[in-house]
Amino acid sequence: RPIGFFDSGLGGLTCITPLMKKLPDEKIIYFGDTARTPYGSKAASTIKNFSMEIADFLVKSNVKMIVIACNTVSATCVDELQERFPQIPILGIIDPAAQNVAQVCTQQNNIGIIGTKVTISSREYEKHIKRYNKSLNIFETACPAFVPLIEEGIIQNPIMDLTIEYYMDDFIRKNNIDTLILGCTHYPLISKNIERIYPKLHIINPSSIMADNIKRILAEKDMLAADSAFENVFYASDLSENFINMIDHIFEGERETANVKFLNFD
Ligand code: DGN
Repeated sequence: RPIGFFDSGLGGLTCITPLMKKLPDEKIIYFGDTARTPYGSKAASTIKNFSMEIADFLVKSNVKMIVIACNTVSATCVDELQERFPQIPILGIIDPAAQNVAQVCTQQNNIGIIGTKVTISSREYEKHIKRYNKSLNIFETACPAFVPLIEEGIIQNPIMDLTIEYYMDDFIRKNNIDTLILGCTHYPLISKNIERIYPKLHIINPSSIMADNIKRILAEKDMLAADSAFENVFYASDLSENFINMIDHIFEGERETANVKFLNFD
C-alpha cells in the first residue's frame, strides 16, 4: 500500500525526494491543496476541516500511513487527525524536527524558527523542542509572504532576496541566531537563497528529517514495501503550472513515472 502525504500546496513535495532516496520501493499518494493554499493565515477550524477532508480521501485510497507534509496543519490538528483515523499511523512534521534539533544542538544554541503565522503563533516548535532539550534559546518569527511568492515561482529573483532580508535581518542579528529551522515545507525551496544571504547559519530542513522517521515507523509496524503494485499519484485541487513544474523537477524530467491528477472536494 502507498504512503499518503498532504500539504496546502506544493511545499510538501520537498518531503518526497528525500523519501524516494531512502525508501525507493515505497509508493506515494500526494495531495496538494493548491486551490485553497495558503493555509498559513487561515482559522484553525478551516485548517482542521480541510485536513479532515484530505485525510479521509487518503484513508479511502487505502494508504498505510499519512504524513502531514505541512507545518501549519501539524501545528493545528495532528492529534485530532490521529483520533479520527486510528487505523493508521499519522506523522506530523514538527515533532521529528524538534527531536532532531534537540540532538544536534548540544551547546546553548540560539535557535530561530521561521514559518507561517499559524505555525509561529501556535508555538508548537518551542513546546516540542523543550520536551527534548530545555537549554536551547528559541526565537520564532512568521514570514507570511514567502509561500505566495514560492507558489508563484518567484525564487531566483531579487524580490525573494529582499523579502528574506525584510523578515530575517533584524531577527537574526538581534537574537544572535546560529541555527535556523525551516518551519514550513515550502521553505526548502528558498534555502539556497537563505544560505547565500546568511552563510554562517546552520540550517535545519525538517522535510529531509521526515524520511528517517517514516522508515522507522513502517519498520516497527512491519509495513515496509513488499511489492510495487501501486504507482505514485500526485493530486492537486488546482493543477497549476508551478505544481506540474515541481513534479517535473522531482522526477528530473521523467514525469511519465508520476501520475498527476486533478481532484477537489466540491
Ligand atoms: N507548507 C505549509 C507549511 O509547512 O506550513 C504552509 C503553506 C501555507 O499554506 N502557507
